[in-house]
Amino acid sequence: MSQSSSGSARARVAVVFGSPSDSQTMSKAGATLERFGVPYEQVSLSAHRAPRTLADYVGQLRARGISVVIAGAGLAAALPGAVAALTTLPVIGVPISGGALDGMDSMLAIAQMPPGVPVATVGLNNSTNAAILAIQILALADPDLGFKLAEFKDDFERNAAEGLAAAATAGVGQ
Ligand code: C2R
Repeated sequence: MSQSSSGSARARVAVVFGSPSDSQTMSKAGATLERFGVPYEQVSLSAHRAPRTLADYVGQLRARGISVVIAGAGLAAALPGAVAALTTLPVIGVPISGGALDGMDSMLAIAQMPPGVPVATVGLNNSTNAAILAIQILALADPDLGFKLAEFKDDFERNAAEGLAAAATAGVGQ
């Protein structure tokens, strides 16, 4: 298990992934959490390869102040479901591409959880969306984060309006 955390504040989100080879894909989650000022910790830990260590780690998350878990894995992706089985915290799964089936395996493994053990699954490699969803969950009890999210969404509208205005000025499509 290799573990790191952002800043000195107590982590609110745990970003877990099955292998160090997933770290580049999962780094977008960390970058997004940092952009919103959400402290997080990052751990490479496999349910298949180290099940007892995973159970110990997940069992302590709530008491340590973690509110949401983001779990990314490729191939036969047991990790997000295993985390969901071990905690009542919300778990967001990130399927990761690669291998002979190039991510179809991990998408199905993460999305097709049995009733009673949900994993909220985002798109292939989309750890950015996993972080935004985590922030939206935290924002339910954090007005400051809610305000930042509203600004984030407003940026989409502003950029679209600016794009339209620029296209009109340049006469694109006329
Ligand atoms: P290696 O590069 O370490 O061989 O891992 C990882 O998420 C990674 O995408 C290859 C792929 O195996 C995945 N893996 C899982 C689990 N542990 C590792 N899906 C698990 O416990 O679910």
